[in-house]
Amino acid sequence: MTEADYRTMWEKLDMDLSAHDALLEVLGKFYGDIYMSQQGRLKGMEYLDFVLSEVHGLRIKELRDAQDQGRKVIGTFCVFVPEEITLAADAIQVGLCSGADAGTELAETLVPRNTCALIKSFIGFKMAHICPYTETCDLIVGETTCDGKKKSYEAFAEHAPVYVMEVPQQKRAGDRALWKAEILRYKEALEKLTGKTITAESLKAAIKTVNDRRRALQRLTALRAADPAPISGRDALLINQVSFYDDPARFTQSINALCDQMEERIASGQGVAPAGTPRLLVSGCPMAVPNWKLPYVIESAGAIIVGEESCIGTRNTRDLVDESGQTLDEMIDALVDRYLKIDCACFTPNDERMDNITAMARDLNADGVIQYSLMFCQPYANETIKVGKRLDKETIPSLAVETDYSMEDVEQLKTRVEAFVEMVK
Ligand code: BJ8
Repeated sequence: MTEADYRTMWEKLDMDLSAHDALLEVLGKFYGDIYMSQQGRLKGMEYLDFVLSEVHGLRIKELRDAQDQGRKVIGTFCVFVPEEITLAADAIQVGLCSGADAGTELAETLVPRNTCALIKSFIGFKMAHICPYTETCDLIVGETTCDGKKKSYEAFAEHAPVYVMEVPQQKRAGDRALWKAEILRYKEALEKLTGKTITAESLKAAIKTVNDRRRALQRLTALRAADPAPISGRDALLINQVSFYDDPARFTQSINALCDQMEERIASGQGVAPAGTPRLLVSGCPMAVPNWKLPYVIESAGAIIVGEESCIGTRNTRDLVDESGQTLDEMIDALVDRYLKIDCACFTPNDERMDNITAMARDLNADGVIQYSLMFCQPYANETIKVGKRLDKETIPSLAVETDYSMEDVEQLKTRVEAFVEMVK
């Protein structure tokens, strides 16, 4: 497709082309500075560069072609929406980015100013008509996780087709029953939307597809324990970000090929930074595309990020769905159990997250943890205190930073991160 064809496609999606042009220009520059300037990148990252360069082009065309063949596109903002159900209904699921400061003023006409940047971003993208994914979706599935998201979906629903899943806040037997009922309700809603019945066969295949992607990402995570680090944190984050909107089977294949290259690199003792470079784990709120600010600051300060304890990271990939179920009900139960293992800060209590962060820091040989929360995010800001205490007890150094998508605090972040990197050296 030519640029002109893409513009026709965007026009048909009712996008604001001049605002979209401005966004792509900023993104292109940002990507060049943060990604293309890196030394010693793996060959396999060319695939990710290509996907990113075509993020509003080729992938949208694929989604539109699928719609022409009768398939539906489902947008999500949270790893609680079970992609297995979506795929089993022959629909396509995409994560809606929410990582850029765009359309903020418009967003603030729908939600209060003191709302986190992620929420303002997804509303801003819609209000400013600059995201082809949002405009392509046949249905956008929200969830009752934090209060900010929960309430914002009410306002968002006035502008987009929204369906909300109720996510419990605790993990007792009654909560499990509620979550199972919600997964069944989602299944029915999708069957109605797509006109397709989910069968044991289609669900089994979908579970395998999503598990295979998780297995590839688990493999990538495990390889990052090596010193010297075989891949930068920026690239690993990008891979996790792309996992939300690329075709799952194609993505899995590409990431497994990249992991093969990582293994070769590890075997030959090579890496993207010298052995002994300070190794940091980043933990906290999800970093959606194109939120690359903090990773760039950390790696420019002479450290290497070796893991992301986040929903755009291991919180989304750590647990697999049990594949032994044969009946539809057994498979739904397996989904219920797997999704309830997610240690989002919206749960109370959420002590397993403390154990998971500690284990991850040890497994990946991290020298320290940078806790990241978005301004106005109550759940993660609260857990920052608890996580910090636990890391102190484990004698793992940590630094807590709170930020947003603006560039105003970059210098201040640099100063704090550089001091922390010096300290863990
Ligand atoms: S499972 S982390 S993807 S809810 S940053 S919008 S929490 S105020 S994103 Fe999340 Fe699902 Fe949990 Fe993961 Fe609210 Fe905080 Fe904003 Fe957040």
